[in-house]
Amino acid sequence: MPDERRNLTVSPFIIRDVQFALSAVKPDNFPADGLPEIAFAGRSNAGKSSVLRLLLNRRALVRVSSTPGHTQALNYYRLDYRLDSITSGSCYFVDMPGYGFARAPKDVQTSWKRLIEAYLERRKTLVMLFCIFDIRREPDALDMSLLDYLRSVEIPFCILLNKADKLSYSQRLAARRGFDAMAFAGVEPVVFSAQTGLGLNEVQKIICEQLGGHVIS
Ligand SMILES: Nc1nc2c(ncn2[C@@H]2O[C@H](COP(=O)(O)OP(=O)(O)OP(=O)(O)O)[C@@H](O)[C@H]2O)c(=O)[nH]1
Ligand SMILES: [Mg+2]
Repeated sequence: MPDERRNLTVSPFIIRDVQFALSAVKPDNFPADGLPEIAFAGRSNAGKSSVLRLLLNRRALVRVSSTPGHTQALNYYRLDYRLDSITSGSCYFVDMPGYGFARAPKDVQTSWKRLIEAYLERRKTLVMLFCIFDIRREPDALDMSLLDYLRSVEIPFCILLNKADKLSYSQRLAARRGFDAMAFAGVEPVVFSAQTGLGLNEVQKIICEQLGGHVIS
């Protein structure tokens, strides 16, 4: 079980510059420059935008909708990063619309679903997806269908159990065991908190590993 103070080594992932790039409401809006993309998906209110804010370390830049479930676009942030003294590159981090917001009208839910599916199915530049879960909620059929889908299309993904600051150490362990028991073969969830930074180093390392194979300078 990670601890807030574990692994507080120098981050291997240094962001030199980050800018909001664009909001995509349809596939035609996706960037055409071929840069690698890392996307953040999950249920509405799970903390996708908060995780992104922490990773980018730019609070003011990341848009957080005041009404949950109302982000209907994929928000693209363009980063210039450095992995080590000789490796640098650019990529996008993509904040995806949250799914499963029960109060959203049916036609809105359908258009989100279409946009998300179009993105996951056809986006060749997508190198990895972070699936953000609220650690206090058991995954339901909708969550499982996203994970099953990701496995079927063979997109590398990583599960973040966010909002761990809301649980005690023993509750975190139990929640983590619950996820493990759901047998996501070979997938180790990261216990995370966008509020305290728990798990941040681990996630930065994962990002470095993924980007290392897709460096475009
Ligand atoms: N305590 C705690 N609160 C968090 C954490 N992450 C997010 N939150 C809170 O949870 C709420 C939702 O966070 P967002 O980052 O907007 O969630 P989202 O998944 O982007 O939501 P949508 O864009 O509406 O789908 C906000 O009030 C955040 O402050 C966390 O790690 N700990
Ligand atoms: Mg959001």
